[in-house]
Amino acid sequence: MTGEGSEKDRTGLDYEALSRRYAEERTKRLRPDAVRQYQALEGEFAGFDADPNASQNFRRDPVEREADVLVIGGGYGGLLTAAQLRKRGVDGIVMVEKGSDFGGTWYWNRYPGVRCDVESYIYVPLLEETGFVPSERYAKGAEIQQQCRLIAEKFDLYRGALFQTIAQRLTWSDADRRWLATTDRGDRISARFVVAATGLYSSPKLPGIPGIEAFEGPSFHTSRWDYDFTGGSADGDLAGLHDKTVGIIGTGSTGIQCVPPVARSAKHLYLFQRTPASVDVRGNRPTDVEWFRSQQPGWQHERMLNFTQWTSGLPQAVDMVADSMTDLFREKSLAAGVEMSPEERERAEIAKMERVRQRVDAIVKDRQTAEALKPYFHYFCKRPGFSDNYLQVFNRSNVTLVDTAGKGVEEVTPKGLVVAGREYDLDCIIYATGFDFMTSFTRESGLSIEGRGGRSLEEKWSNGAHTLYGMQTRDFPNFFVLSIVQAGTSINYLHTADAQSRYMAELIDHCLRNELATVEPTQEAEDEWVEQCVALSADRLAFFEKCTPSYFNFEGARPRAFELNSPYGGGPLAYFGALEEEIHRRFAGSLEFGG
Ligand code: N01
Repeated sequence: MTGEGSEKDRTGLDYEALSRRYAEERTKRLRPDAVRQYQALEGEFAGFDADPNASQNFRRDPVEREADVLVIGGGYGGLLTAAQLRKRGVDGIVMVEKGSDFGGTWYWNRYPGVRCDVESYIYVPLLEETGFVPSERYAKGAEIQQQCRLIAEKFDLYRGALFQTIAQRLTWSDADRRWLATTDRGDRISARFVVAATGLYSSPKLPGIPGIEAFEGPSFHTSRWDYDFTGGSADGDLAGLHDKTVGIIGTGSTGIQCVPPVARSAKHLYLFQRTPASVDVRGNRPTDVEWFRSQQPGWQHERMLNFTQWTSGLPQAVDMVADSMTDLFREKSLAAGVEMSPEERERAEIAKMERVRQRVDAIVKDRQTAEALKPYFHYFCKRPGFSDNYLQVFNRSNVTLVDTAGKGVEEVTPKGLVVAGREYDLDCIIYATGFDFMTSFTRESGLSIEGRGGRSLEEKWSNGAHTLYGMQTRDFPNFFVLSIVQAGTSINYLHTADAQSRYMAELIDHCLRNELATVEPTQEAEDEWVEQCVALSADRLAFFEKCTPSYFNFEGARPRAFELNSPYGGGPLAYFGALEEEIHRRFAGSLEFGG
């Protein structure tokens, strides 16, 4: 970083000193076990994966089904794809979902305080089609799940859906030109096309802290919230905690949402922090229904696009969303009137983070606690957080921040947690420790997939994904993945899912109408896309190499898979353009069709 004295004079920020501090904080957190520091909710930890929202006694006989399209996953990705297929007249859809209802991430994550962190008018999809009006600018999780159900009803997706069912194995038959899917309930589903929409945050992880299994009280992951123990609901009022001392581990987007309601209800809350989150202004407010209803057809897509343009650093005449997510780009871009240079972007990020630190000072009264809550990393090293009631909890007498100075919790004992040699006695431990993300599609999805000639997808992608547009891969005909790996993604993931679902539905419909039995990428098209992804990932990798560890950078490691399992570096707008172009060309060129 350059600039030294003169930059400091103009902005009041010492970029060099901050850069050094960022690097020091990063070094504190690097660990040789990187992503291996976490463990899945399986084996001896399988109990953590039990679904608190569904009957554990649910039984049914295995079924045999024939489908045009099998959609695995009933979250927004699967729902959008199925809805787009229905819009094109595809009838034979079977959906398989692990939960007992639709909703995906919004089905599982019912922790107190759960909300959308992107404006709901651009996040909640198909608002115009479903007539759904989010009651607030940043909608509550329960409301979002309700809209998932509405999409399913509107597009008749409950018909034939198999809930509390886990798709396990997919086998392609060249002779039949179909996939055979088997499930944990013994079902056999024969399908022409398979869409794996298994979610970005569907595989919760626990920290590999020694002794987790030894804790004697209740403990659970935030995506499996135990309301039987805490009482209350996602709206708070957790009466079961009134006489309890609670420990929460994790201060990511989930932690900062669930901490305030727990703080209001618990006798005492100890929050165990490894890295402080950046917590900016939220500014939630009720929806102005008159404004909402006055929007013209096509408004939601226009607003989504406007947000993605702004957050891609492309200034527009108007910033429609105009919230804490777009302001970083807004000031600088409007002043310059042109796209920001990488250096300007970095400086804007540093200035933004400084304001986030100043906000901590303005809100948190105890100086030592305030210092510990200040994040020292580049703004986009982690998912930015927003809250108007998180920092405030540290002024409460029943809340203690246990800052682990980047080291994390050392040990779980039968009675509580240990940090810096001190044991904290707890009645309950809550793990807000996130999800396995972009490390391995087959592991995260739990799917074992055999393509042409018995070729295993796990093996093909053992060093990272090889795809065309992140969605298809050669030798696995008629198979699609919804993910952000090798796909251009907006901060608003639903914009990406919207573009991908349209593409898949167009392509599948094209095959069905034209009696094309199979479709897969040509080897050349796949190789070219992978090459492009690797070439364009250089800047992203260089940025994340400087970042404090997180799931975004494989916890600071740099495996080969990092290059391949990254989002498409050309950005969301170029990516959406490429998909549109394919649809426009009727898929000629990059794909190979079999009659
Ligand atoms: O998970 P995370 P999350 N000792 O991985 C800490 C989306 N989301 O569930 O930062 C102590 O971000 C870990 O510490 P560190 C959103 O995209 C969306 O919060 O690694 N602490 C970190 O603080 C988000 O990014 C919404 O040092 C330990 C935390 O656990 C993604 O989901 C809402 C530890 C994990 O944070 C995941 O967010 C919520 C240890 N040993 C989430 N090990 C919306 O509103 C781990 N940690 C849409």
